[in-house]
Amino acid sequence: MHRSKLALTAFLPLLVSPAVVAQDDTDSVLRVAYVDAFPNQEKFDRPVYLDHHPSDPGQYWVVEQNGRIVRVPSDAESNARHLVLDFSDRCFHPGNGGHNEEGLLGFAFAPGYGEDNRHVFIYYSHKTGGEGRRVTREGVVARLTVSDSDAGPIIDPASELVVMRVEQPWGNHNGGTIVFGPDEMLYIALGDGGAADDRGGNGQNLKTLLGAILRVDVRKATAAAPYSVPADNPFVGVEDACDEIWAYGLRNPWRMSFDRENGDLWCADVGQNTWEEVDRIVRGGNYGWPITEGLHDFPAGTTRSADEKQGLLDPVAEYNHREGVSVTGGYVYRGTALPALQGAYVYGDFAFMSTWAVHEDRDEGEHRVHVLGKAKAPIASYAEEPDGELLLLCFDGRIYRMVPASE
Ligand SMILES: [Ca+2]
Repeated sequence: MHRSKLALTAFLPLLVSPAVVAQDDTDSVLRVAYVDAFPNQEKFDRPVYLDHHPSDPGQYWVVEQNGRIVRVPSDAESNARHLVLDFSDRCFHPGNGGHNEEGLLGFAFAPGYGEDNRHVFIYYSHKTGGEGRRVTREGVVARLTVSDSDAGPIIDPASELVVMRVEQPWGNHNGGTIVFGPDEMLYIALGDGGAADDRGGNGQNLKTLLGAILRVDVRKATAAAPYSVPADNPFVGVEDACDEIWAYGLRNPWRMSFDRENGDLWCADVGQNTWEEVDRIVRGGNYGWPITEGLHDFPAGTTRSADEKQGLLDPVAEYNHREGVSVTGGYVYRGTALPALQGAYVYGDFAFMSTWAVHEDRDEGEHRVHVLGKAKAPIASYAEEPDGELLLLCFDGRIYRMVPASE
């Protein structure tokens, strides 16, 4: 079960922020159920993201890892489905030889999306070379333009404007979430480049974009100048540091989201050997990888010095690999069906299918974790509905809604 404050204080006297602990030992169990939100839909193909636009709340756009975006009515009775984008040829994904963690991973409507601005953004894995030439993997952030057809909105892949290419040394740890903040800036989560033990030395290296959350301005994107760096980014003007970086020290941030009520940025960072963690991301924050994993020195059995850990930020929650091995980040709950979860950050484990929510206690550090129970299939992602209720996108091809359990 989750570590108590007492135990952490006893075993980790060198914590930089001793008041902040992972979670309180008074875990509460909340009974929730996961019900199929679209029982009449055919299975989705590795659904990894779902979004809607406020101007069209009755339609959900579902991102499939193998390179497609489909649009389905939010109406549970419907079986209608419309193909918006087929990017499967351009994208390197599990269906055409890519790594299990590669593919079409991120999607976001542009700020101000509407009749006069039909732009959306995607993150996808790409491969160049091969056939005798060296293969290079890269993560690509691109802008696409939506147009209309009789059947609904469609995206011509030819409308692509590449915003950013980042070389990915290995197929795993891509990150791949892209999300616009309330400030209309685009936040991009990137993993450490892959392999194990941060072999590339990227987590703590501010000269690489890997292992970091980036913040860029794409509102005036052109082919010649696809993005600019906001002047108030934390490392602007700092020598040997990329201006794009907003926060760093991350291993494989798998899903981040903004709290729709207060604009806080939350991120789940997948661990390697022992600990999975949930972080609240602040400007310029260093989240420790690979010096720490969760609240613990990394690798296990080593003792990191106070100097090494100077300034590292602790996670808000963590769990041990006895309870799960690959965290999937969700959302701060702002719905009404589960009042006890109001303001708590909801997350789960891809492999063990366990789910939790954490109420952060920003004053005392007595964060309170709620055990929510098991999902029905591996949780690839969460999504937030217009009314704040949460969906789970699962690798049985189904999308579930989190609801109160009936007695
Ligand atoms: Ca960390």
